[in-house]
Amino acid sequence: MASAAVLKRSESIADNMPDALRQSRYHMKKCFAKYIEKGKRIMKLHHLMDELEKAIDDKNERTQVLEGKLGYILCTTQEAIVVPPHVAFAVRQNPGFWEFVKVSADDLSVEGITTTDFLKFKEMVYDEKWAKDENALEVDFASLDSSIPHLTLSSSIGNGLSFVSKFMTSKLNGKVENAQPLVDYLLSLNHQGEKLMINSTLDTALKLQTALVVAEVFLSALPKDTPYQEFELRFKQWGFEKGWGDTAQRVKETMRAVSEVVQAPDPMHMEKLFSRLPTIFNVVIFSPHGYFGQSDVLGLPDTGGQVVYILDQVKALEEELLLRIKQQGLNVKPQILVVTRLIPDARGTKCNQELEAINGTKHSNILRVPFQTENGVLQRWVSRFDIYPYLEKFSQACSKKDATAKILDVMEGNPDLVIGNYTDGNLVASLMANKLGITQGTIAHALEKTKYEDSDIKWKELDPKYHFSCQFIADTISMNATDFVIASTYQEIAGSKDRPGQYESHSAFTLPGLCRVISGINVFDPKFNIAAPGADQSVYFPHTEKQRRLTSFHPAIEELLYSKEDNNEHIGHLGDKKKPIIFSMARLDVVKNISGLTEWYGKNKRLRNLVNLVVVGGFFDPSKSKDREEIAEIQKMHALIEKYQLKGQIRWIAAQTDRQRNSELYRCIADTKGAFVQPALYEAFGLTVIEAMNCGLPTFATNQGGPAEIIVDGVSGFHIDPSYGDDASNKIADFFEKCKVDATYWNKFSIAGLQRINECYTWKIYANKVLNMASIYSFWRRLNKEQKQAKLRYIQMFYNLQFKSLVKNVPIPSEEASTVPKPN
Ligand code: UDP
Ligand code: LCN
Repeated sequence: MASAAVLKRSESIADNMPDALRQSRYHMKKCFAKYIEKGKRIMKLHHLMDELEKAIDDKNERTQVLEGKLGYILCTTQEAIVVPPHVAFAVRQNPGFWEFVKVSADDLSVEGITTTDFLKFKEMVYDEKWAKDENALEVDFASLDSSIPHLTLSSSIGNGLSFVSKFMTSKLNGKVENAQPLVDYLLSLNHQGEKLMINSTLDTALKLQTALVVAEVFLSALPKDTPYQEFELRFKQWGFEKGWGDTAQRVKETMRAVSEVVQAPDPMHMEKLFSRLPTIFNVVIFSPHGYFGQSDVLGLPDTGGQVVYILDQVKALEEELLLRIKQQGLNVKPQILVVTRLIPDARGTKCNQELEAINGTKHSNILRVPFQTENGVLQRWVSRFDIYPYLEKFSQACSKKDATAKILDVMEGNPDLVIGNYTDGNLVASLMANKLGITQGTIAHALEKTKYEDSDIKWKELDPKYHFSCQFIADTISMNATDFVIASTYQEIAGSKDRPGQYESHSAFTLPGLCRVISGINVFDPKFNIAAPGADQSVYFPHTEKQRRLTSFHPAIEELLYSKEDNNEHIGHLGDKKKPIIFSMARLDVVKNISGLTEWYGKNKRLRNLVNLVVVGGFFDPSKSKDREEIAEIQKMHALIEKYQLKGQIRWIAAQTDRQRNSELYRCIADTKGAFVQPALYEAFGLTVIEAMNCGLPTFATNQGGPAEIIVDGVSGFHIDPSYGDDASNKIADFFEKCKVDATYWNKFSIAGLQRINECYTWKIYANKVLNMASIYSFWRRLNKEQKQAKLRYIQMFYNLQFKSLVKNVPIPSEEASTVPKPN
């Protein structure tokens, strides 16, 4: 379908389309007549192409049209709205760049239209009255952003930190007095009231600059490893406080970075300086929903990769904080609190325990605070889609029972940074950060909006089940309130050439009857940064590291994979033990597509002859699940095993909760010279991909979402397109055929996968990046204080007038009713 033509960057669709239509006027008249024939509707690219095919039956003529400018415009169209006699097109030539045009089917005249007009077109399909209401509420966050610099290149999206450093550089540049905001910032740094870096003796840029020269000369005469304590008193007299470094050498380097920035700032020294400043000691991480625990929770409703991510993230952040604090010459214990809800009805987990130390850390804990209702504490788990009524109270500090009050109590003061996770955590983080005036970061993990087609315009239909009205507004609020966004991949922000990003889909959307968001978020905002997670390398290590292998699990894994009998943990068996295994592990959701993989395997004889299939996920007995989607998937799996007579070649293992054993399972699959397959219809990031690659297992993963970025196709693994199952299964079969004739082929991909991980996907890299973000954006929010205040006021109004009334529509469960989890 790809078109050979492209437009120059300066060429707009509105300028080009008339000419393009004119060149094929006869066919286009027919084609547009087809488009409007069925009346008002939303058309996606494939609909446009289907109708075009019907309108131009001659293949050569069709190809000619598609290869020209018109083909290009159609191919870059994300959707078209038909309101006869017009068709409005939303065209996206590059990530983040949208243009809207309307074409008259009568005379093929073209007119560029605004985002507002395009959204009104869309509303006409579902709610004409609202579309025509002159007083319909329009939300426009861009109107408050005019003073904030924005990136301009698609390729720079997600690189906010370095952009902000450059911009700060230009702000502080010029006369020495221009560095005063930095001096004021340094003056404000403290830990629990104890001053850090400088005191009021050095309250101007000039004084600081002069003192730094003297201090540097003094330090040059000292042995590099002289401890800070030995010259602390003298430094204090000069106006310097602790925090510059633990040794003379470190202090000197930090001072040099400040001197450079005061003299003539450049982004490199700016970044270096902020990576060294003692700004972050106490961190709060919100993740209210699900069962949040360290053991026996994976597989429970709404508890998946987010929990794994956060627990590993905490370990990495604590480690990095400890290192930085030591290097800053401070004797301070960092604290990280993961704040979640306490669930009295904990079902054998520790989710009813208030405080739980996080394994593998020294100073980090899970703090659980129950949800309060009018009838007291909510006893049971609630779906993340129904969680909104409890969040405001949860975030408050009004009574000792509220989360913020508890946090302040446990931390004995304000945190320096609050990080939210997913819609609920991000909203709570926004409320708390705003109240306490602290720096905020957000992590989406997965934004639901893109998972369901037309979920904004159809919100009324979906709301009873998913409460998307609350979710999309909450997400938009948090994206705008936060100081920085931590994304796992570029595609999460701005998608790919063909597909809009998850954040990008919030740039303009409409909820007819509620509000028309003409500017929800701008993906060119420098708050966006990419910091990809890793996998815990003490758990997920290469299969070749024989001395580290967890051999005690081998008998159990042997049983799990090869025993002949079906039981509660596994069904199906593997007749030929010599064959390599292709392996997949995921929650049994439709979108994870484990049933899709089973079907591809079932249909592909060549693949079946080459390898066995092992999948981990869900239960076998549908009556054990309360999740409608999961029940359907379980039934589908059984039907596929039957239909393709897979017994003897497939092993289906129920959801696993022991990550140590899981890691050894990945390695045992690698021992068979097998592969990991992640077949999801869409995957926001995909931790299992990272885990498998860390274990040295060659990996085939979906090209829809994060894995497309994690793996370089044909180099560090392979992409598969879940929409083309036959191609995917043939690609896997080709690999194993090549492995048969070339003994080095398997190793090549095993090693390249590991190399890719170590270069880009480790928690060490992540922690370093995130703490740098926290430090730089803490200063950035100060530099943009007025603008930030104005935005927070706007958000507050939106929250109070819109969000709070929507929350009232979300039912609060009566405790007697049985829990019916919603689909994930
Ligand atoms: N997982 C697990 N047991 C299972 C299925 C998954 O322990 O039966 C783990 C898996 O190892 C990974 C996480 O759950 O650490 C899933 O994360 P991913 O990002 O792949 O998907 P999510 O569930 O978050 O959508
Ligand atoms: C949620 C998802 O859907 C996964 O793709 C991610 O890997 C996980 O969260 C961790 O961020």
